[in-house]
Amino acid sequence: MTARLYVIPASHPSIAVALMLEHKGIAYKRTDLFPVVSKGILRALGFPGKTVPALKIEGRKLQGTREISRELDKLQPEPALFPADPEKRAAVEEAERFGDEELQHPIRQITWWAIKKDSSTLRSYSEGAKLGIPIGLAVRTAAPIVSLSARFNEATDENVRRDLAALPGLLDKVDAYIEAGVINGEQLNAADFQIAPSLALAMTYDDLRPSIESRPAGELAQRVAPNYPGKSPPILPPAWLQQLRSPSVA
Ligand SMILES: N[C@@H](CCC(=O)N[C@@H](CS)C(=O)NCC(=O)O)C(=O)O
Repeated sequence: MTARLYVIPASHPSIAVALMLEHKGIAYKRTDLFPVVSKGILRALGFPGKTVPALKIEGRKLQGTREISRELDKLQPEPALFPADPEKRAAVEEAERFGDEELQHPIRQITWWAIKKDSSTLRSYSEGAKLGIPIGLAVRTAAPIVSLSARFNEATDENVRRDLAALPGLLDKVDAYIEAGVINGEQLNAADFQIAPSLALAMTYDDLRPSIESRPAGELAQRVAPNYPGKSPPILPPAWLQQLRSPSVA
């Protein structure tokens, strides 16, 4: 099977698909794209949408983590990303949907907000990426791309403050899926690969890691995505982190 995965470095849904391919033992080549510029390149390559992850596999062009997880199971059924039992499958699909629709975007907004404040961290998030130009140059010239990405993703103070206030509830939900045995079981499934990279990306923030790493959600992230690239020193305003650090304070 031949596969090429188009990613943006450190993009959590991109890492979700890389992990799914590795789990299935499907060899693939990776193409790293710059954010924003990626949209035009994907269109020029004939993909229908504008986002990564985008996967060319067996002559097909797939996009979106949830479409890709299903197609990978069709192309190579074992090891399965979804359980055969219909009830268990429905639970995994719901957890995967939660990861995609509810968990992914707040983490994306926090990331762009923080990179806009301090783009020097881009070097660590781009570790191992082949962007076609030296990484130092990429980081020095990234300001317009970072600004546009923060704008497109609505990474405003107001939204990020709200995302951080909502994070304890999202982490509780992940812990509940683990407790119920939907994720972090013996066999990893599509929801594990969807959810863990978002948590692992959040844990690259010194501001967030202490509130995540000792929970079941943190253990899942470390199990599934242990080598997540990137590191960001404290940058978020402490007042915005109050609820995360002392969840009992309303
Ligand atoms: N929910 C989609 C999200 C895809 C997505 O929004 N990807 C972002 C990167 S994390 C992207 O391609 N953004 C375009 C850009 O940054 O220019 C999925 O799971 O595939």
